[in-house]
Amino acid sequence: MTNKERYEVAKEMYAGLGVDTDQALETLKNIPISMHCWQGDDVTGFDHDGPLTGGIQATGDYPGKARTPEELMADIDKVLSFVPGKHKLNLHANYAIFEEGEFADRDKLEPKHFKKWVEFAKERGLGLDFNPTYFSHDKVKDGLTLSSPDEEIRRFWINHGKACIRISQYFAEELGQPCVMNIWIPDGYKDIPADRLGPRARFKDSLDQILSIDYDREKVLVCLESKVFGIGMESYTVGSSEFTMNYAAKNGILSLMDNGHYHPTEVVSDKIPSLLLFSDKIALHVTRPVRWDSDHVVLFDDETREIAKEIVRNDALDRVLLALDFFDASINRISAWTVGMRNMQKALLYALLLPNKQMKEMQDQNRFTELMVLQEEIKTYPFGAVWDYFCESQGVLVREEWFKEVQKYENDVLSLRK
Ligand code: RNT
Ligand code: ZN
Repeated sequence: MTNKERYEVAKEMYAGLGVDTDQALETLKNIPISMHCWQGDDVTGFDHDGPLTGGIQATGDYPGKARTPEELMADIDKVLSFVPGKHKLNLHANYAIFEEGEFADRDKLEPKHFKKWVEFAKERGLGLDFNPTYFSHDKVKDGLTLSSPDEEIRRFWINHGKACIRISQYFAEELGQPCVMNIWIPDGYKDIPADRLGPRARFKDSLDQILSIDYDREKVLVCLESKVFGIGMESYTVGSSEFTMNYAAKNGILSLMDNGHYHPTEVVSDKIPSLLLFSDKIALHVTRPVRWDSDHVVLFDDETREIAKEIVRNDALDRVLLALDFFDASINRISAWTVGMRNMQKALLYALLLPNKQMKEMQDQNRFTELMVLQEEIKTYPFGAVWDYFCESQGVLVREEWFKEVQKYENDVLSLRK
């Protein structure tokens, strides 16, 4: 049977549940996912030689990591050739590209340092998102940036935030679509703090100063990402969930939830609908925590599907801005990226293929037996046939076929990077 024939059979089965698979695929192909550039080089970037710091860690030493902008761009192209649909690329400030002999510190970054990325995005019809980089830098003093009691340090990082808003606006203007700019700071303490309020008050003031610059709020969607702990910041983080949500709500910016940033039994899927009732838009970093914020590759697992369900069945595809955030250095990086991107799409498709309206009715009518039966039976519907057909019709390799290409690329290109 061809993929198309398998699809036709699946289509009929889903139609029996009242689900329109053609419509689902039409919707799916227009959902942009912001692909993080940092899976390609273990979050190193091009503006420093030091290690990755800030309570985050990439573990593993799989050969072939990108060492230059050209290599990273080539790798991103490879990944995108395996991913159906049109997406965005998510850059970090430490991925600035300098001319020979040129350097600008983080507080002095300008749009011109990202011109090559804009050209890259334009040529491929990609949107760009952005992140100030508040880590891996010698001005992260005692683990603190925007909450530092050292005014000079704090000033440096405030200026970095302002510079990044200007760069984000440049991206939006050049590419004709909004740029999501996410602020995450590592600031926190290893042990029980003597003052929990002071650092948060300074962080609040720093954010106020950053946002005080004149920028177009339609073009730059500033987000604030919370975190419950970091390595070396186990007891306290300045940018806690309550801090970021309240700050975002009061100041008209977006909350960003990373599903690796909560206590292990807390789930982001459950937080999405609450936030949707109070905010026009929210943003996500989809990742996979394994016991801690370990940034493992996104799988087609229960929580990824639950997240997708909350977005789809609440009709919030244009209100939840999706980005991925993981960095696994222990396996082929092209493969890690591809698996994560495709899995996010699979989860969205899975959610789009549910008879959501009927299931809500069952809940409201107290028909929980029926609901469970349906939910469980749907799990073995021919989802794979719909996904395969989507890949084929979008011109990307079906099932594990793409991996052969990755192996070839590893042989021909990655293995030569020493
Ligand atoms: C860190 C945050 C943050 C980073 C990226 C690189 O825990 O999740 O989003 O992973 O900015
Ligand atoms: Zn994140």
